[in-house]
Amino acid sequence: EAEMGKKLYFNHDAGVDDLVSLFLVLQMKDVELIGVSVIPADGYLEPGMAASRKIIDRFGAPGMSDKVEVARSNSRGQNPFPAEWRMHTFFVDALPILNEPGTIHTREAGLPAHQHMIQQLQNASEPVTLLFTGPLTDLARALEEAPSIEEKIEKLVWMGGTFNEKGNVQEPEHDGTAEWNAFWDPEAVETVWNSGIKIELVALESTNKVPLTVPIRNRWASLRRHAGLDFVGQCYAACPPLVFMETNSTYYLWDVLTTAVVGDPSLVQMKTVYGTVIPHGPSQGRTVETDGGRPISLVYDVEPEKFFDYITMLSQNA
Ligand code: AGV
Ligand code: CA
Repeated sequence: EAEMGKKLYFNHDAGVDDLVSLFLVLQMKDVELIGVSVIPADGYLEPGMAASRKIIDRFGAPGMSDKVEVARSNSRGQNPFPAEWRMHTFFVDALPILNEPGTIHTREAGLPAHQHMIQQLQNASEPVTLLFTGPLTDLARALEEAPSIEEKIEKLVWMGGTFNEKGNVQEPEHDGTAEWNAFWDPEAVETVWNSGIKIELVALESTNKVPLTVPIRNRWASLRRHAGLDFVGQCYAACPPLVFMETNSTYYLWDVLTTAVVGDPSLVQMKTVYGTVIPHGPSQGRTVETDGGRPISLVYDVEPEKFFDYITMLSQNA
């Protein structure tokens, strides 16, 4: 068998940037995708499953849709995402570029997400990188059911949390210090952070530096003759850009930056911090730096230009 590069399992929550991330992972030459799963947090499950399978069909390398399965999560969180954001999944799933064939080839897994991930890890011949761009619920459940999978995990690359004062949750009964993926299931963060897994964290420190802007959109528009960039541009057409000031709806390239870190870690700066999570109460989901915390490789900085060039290059080659 040919050299396939590093093995990757991807669990996402069906937001616009989650689905764009799946598209990008499929373009990475040195990454071998061994499984995908969808958790209905910042998106809906049915269109999230369908869109994921169609993206693999349309943008995966030849043979990919025979190999990789998409698993359905049966996990539920503590704090639901706004339905308005979750509706984006239906928009992506309905894009004509994904619906041209009228049929779906990529298979759905028989097992629920967390068990599918356990199976894929146990069957892997070498340690696997986990990419999570939504809440950590499926990983927490997998670790509870099969603690020995820890040995098969190279590292977890997670979009979630922040050590800044300000998070991105604006909800009644919360103080605004948490990031959404941590807030959806704070106890899952606690379980995963209590494990020995190596964690690379793409938190708001870096994602705040890559907002969706009108110039970025225009760059994608100018390159829409490439199917991949047309797809990315169409996806982000659903999302409000940053123009004058941030609002609760402003979009950043949260998950896409996280995915880019898997493909090219040289795009970002990392440092070790020691962190813990607040599981309950008005700050639930808040991640804090503390001496007694667990070590985390925190992505604290990114050069936006290099990052946007990288994702444009990947998309152009699709
Ligand atoms: O907190 C960022 C996470 C990412 O995984 N998600 C969106 C990304 O997929 C939640 C989120 C925070 N603010 C949002 C979000 C917004 N304005 N619209 C949609 N989702
Ligand atoms: Ca997400």
